[in-house]
Amino acid sequence: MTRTVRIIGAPTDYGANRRGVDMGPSAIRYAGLADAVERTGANAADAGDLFVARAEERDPDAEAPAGDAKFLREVEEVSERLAEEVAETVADGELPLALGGDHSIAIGTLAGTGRDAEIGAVWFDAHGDFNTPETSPSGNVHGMPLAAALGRGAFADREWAQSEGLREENVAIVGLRSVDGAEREALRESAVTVYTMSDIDARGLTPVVEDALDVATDGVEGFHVSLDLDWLDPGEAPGVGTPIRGGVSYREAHAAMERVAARDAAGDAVLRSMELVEVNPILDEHNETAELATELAASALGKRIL
Ligand code: Z70
Ligand code: MN
Ligand code: MN
Ligand code: MN
Repeated sequence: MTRTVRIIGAPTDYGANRRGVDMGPSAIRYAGLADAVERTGANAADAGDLFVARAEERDPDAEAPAGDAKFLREVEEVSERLAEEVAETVADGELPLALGGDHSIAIGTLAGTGRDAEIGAVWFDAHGDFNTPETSPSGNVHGMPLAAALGRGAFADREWAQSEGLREENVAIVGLRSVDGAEREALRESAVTVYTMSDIDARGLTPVVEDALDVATDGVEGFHVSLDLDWLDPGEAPGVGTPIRGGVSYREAHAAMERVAARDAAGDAVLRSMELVEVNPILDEHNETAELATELAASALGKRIL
């Protein structure tokens, strides 16, 4: 049966400081996402963009939880709508592909995809995104979505943020190289599995990603793939919100997505949802980062060289 991939744009920049990542969905579509999806043999259905209120019209501190989290009320609004669309898409037997926007949109994606099933997640990112309002040095929610989905810290009493079917034991972060002090401690004491860039350097990309997929598929129905484009080296992906040197190469990124497709095809736990986040067209060069995001999605969806 031909799979349908439903593209859902979430043009936010609440999670950080208005850098231009809200233009990500346009840039990724312009790079040819729907055609790339169809070339994998899937159907592409574009659900358009969610409505996102302009940040300038809102008060970043309207909701002050314990600690600091800017635009948390706005993040809640978008998360609830995105969760709804993602849950409906999965219920219809389709695969949601969410386009950010900043990484705070993952709160909505994970809430939606984890609504009616046990799930796992692989987090391809330079960052841990494991801060809470209590630990965040910046107050930027894009540094918190994984902690939010797991109901940590001030997210414990915010049900909208939590992913019901996701347990820490089924979460793997791959490619970590930028982490804050209290965030590091929280990760160390959590049940989340972290593979740093050092692990990739020491062991090679493929075994690390296979291990991460083992973690994310253990005893669950499906797994989510969250791809923050700052996972890649800025030489390959200059158009991101927060470039961090020392990321994976073009080939490693494709190899990782090909492992995702192979695991999906194996069928033990299927690829249930995916998101592409933090593409910043303002900092990009000739839309190459958006094109890369498009190509990587195609690899994850089973595009083959031969
Ligand atoms: C830092 C913070 C961050 C991007 C997440 C950075 C977080 N840990 N940056 N995604 N691009 O402010 O929490
Ligand atoms: Mn991130
Ligand atoms: Mn990141
Ligand atoms: Mn609410």
